Amino acid sequence: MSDTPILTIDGDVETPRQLTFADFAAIDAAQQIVDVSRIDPKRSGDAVKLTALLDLVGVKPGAGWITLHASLDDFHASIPLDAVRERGIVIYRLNGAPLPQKAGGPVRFYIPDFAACHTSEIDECANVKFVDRIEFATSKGFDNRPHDGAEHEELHRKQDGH
Ligand SMILES: Nc1nc2c(c(=O)[nH]1)N[C@H]1C(S)=C(S)[C@@H](COP(=O)(O)O)O[C@H]1N2
Ligand SMILES: [Mo]
Repeated sequence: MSDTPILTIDGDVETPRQLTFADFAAIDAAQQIVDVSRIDPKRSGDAVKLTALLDLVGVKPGAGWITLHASLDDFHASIPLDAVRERGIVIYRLNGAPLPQKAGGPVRFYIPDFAACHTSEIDECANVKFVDRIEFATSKGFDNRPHDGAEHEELHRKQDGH
């Protein structure tokens, strides 16, 4: 239902918000990315630029960290905001409908040009699926991405077993 909140944005912001699918769809066309397969052929759906969400809540100047929370599978990534501010996008729609869970819904964070998993702060693991909360803070937040190859393989075993 388009009037059910799908994403909470809170932390160091002027106005914490709970956004519905309709709120995403109402974001200005200049901030919408229709058909993300144009950016990455392996991805599909429509997105908004992260900057649109920053504007909606009014992120405080000192908030240098963004934490992406997925309560569904208890997966969290916290990354420096400056590294993703301009290029980060949030995928929220597929075929005109809310992004289904099997595609990473309710919303999926996506960074074009990510590095390989666990090679840097901005790696493929930071493309968090099932995001239901985005939190801003002055210091690094909770992050339980895998630290090494073995942990990462274990995560993939679990993911692929879904
Ligand atoms: N919520 C959540 N997001 C996640 C993960 C996860 O386990 N849970 N795994 C990450 C990792 S390690 C990778 S490689 C990509 C995989 O995305 P895909 O399933 O779309 O290929 O999602 C990332 N985002
Ligand atoms: Mo991964």
